[in-house]
Amino acid sequence: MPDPLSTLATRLASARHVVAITGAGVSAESNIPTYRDKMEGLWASFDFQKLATPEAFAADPETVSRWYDFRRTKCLDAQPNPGHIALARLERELTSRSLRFTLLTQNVDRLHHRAGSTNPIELHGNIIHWRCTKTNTRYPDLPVPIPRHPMPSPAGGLLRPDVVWFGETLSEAAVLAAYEACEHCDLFLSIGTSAVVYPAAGFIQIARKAGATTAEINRDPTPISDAVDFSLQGNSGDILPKLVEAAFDEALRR
Ligand code: BJW
Repeated sequence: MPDPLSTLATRLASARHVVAITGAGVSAESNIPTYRDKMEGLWASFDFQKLATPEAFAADPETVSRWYDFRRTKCLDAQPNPGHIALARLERELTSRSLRFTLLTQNVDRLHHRAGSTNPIELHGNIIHWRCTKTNTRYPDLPVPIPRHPMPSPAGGLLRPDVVWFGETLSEAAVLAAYEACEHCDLFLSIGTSAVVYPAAGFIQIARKAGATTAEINRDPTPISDAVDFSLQGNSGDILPKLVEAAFDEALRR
């Protein structure tokens, strides 16, 4: 009886359009804390669901700005792990065979870019670039750390991270691209996400409706674990390299 990883690798080897959606678990092995684990150190008494809101920034821009700058520095210091690198390899293997690969990420850390993924769709923006609250002008090259909290913008507003907070809408272009990919994929991978934050948590339903095989790779069970065709429990940094290697060993034997 083949193990689930080998069976999923066989499906991956014959897929024509793969969509992968990643969450914070993929960066956990790069030492970036996930959202629903307890915060560390100075920030242990804060609740991220309250800090990651426009209301929190309006009420206390200094605290929110400091928290995001602390996390920005951590992301810039981090390195991509074998899970990020395996997803970049998956993109290269598929696109070199004229097949499609779409990477949707909820992560704001830019580690997929740094691992070599060419066009990750950043559903929740990124924490590295900040933007003006008045004009939306983006500032990609701010110093590390940012020297003032909150940081005034030249237009008389404040700088805020270019992320999507609770209650804010995602970029329309990102959501449309995600819908289009999910409607046309034949294999959907949900990796290192608790699958509770919408609209991202709903994309798997669109893929399933389109007839795609669905799989989850996660350290822990989630609300979608019983509904997917394949549920591989473990660290994405261990499983993804094995999966991609097995798929392309298989593809090369054909
Ligand atoms: C490992 C591992 C290892 C660990 N290997 N695995 C429909 C129903 C209900 C509510 C809503 C709805 N539609 C919209 C809403 C409201 C809201 C929402 O979804 N709320 C839910 C909490 C219920 N959504 C929104 O507000 C969104 N906006 C929107 O929809 O606009 C229109 C609208 C507005 C208002 C009402 C209705 C419609 C915006 C969502 C923005 C999310 N932003 C954040 C913060 C980004 C900035 C920042 O970084 O601070 O994005 S929240 C946070 O959660 C972050 C993440 O991207 C997101 C998802 O978290 P993720 O990645 O899944 O991380 P974790 O920590 O939850 O899970 C990690 C997983 O990894 C775990 O399962 C671990 O086990 C696993 N793991 N190590 C593999 N090594």
